[in-house]
Amino acid sequence: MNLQCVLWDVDGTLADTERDGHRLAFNMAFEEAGIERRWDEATYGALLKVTGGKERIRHDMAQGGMPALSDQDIASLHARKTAYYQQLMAEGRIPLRPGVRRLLEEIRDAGITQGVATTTTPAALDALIEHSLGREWFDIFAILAAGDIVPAKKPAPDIYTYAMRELGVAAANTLAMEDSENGLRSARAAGLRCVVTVNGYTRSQDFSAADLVVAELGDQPPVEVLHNPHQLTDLGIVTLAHLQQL
Ligand code: XBP
Ligand code: MG
Repeated sequence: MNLQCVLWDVDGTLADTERDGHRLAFNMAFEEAGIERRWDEATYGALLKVTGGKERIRHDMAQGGMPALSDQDIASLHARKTAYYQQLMAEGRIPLRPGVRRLLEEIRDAGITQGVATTTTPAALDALIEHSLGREWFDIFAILAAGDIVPAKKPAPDIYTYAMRELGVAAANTLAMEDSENGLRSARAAGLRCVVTVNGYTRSQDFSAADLVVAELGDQPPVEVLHNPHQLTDLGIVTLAHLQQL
């Protein structure tokens, strides 16, 4: 492809933020609010099929896990969760995934546009950029598309469509980097090619529509290759040259 733009998902893709970031922050907010419910790892894994923190709380409530809360209660609880998440990020708890910084820098050095398309809130995204990536990336990313900026979250295509429209790039020239089936479905529905790096929560999901599925982008070869429909060769680690062959 004539690669002109790479749009990165955040949670699970740039960093493993879910288990020891978002999940812990939800539980801290629940405890502070006097809510007995705790999301253990398995429960949270199942809840990840619902994207968006407020939507996840509402879903758990409908399933009988959470007590009855008004929309305003949910919004306040989620705001406290975001504050706890920012605190965890500031403590430097969540590093980038292997190969992420290397590939981000390679794409930047090639002069290719990069942006973010995520379901999480701008506040959570900013905390990750500031504490895990580095403040200079606020300027390097051409767009930070996050949270409630579009009405429908992933797997709807809206966040990718919004980012491409703002940047003035075509889907045919844009690649998405994702970690989940919901993210892949969102990218594909927006017409993008998509690379998936799986993690513990997403490994068993359906990624047959992806253009490449690996366990990680990698700093050291070899990376584990799970799905390689374009039959890329020399996949020791995932490089810009590989992305340009998709
Ligand atoms: C992942 C998500 C988010 C986070 C929580 O989004 O589903 O909902 O788990 O985020 P992505 P908030 O992989 O697209 O970044 O609580 O801030 O909504
Ligand atoms: Mg994700």
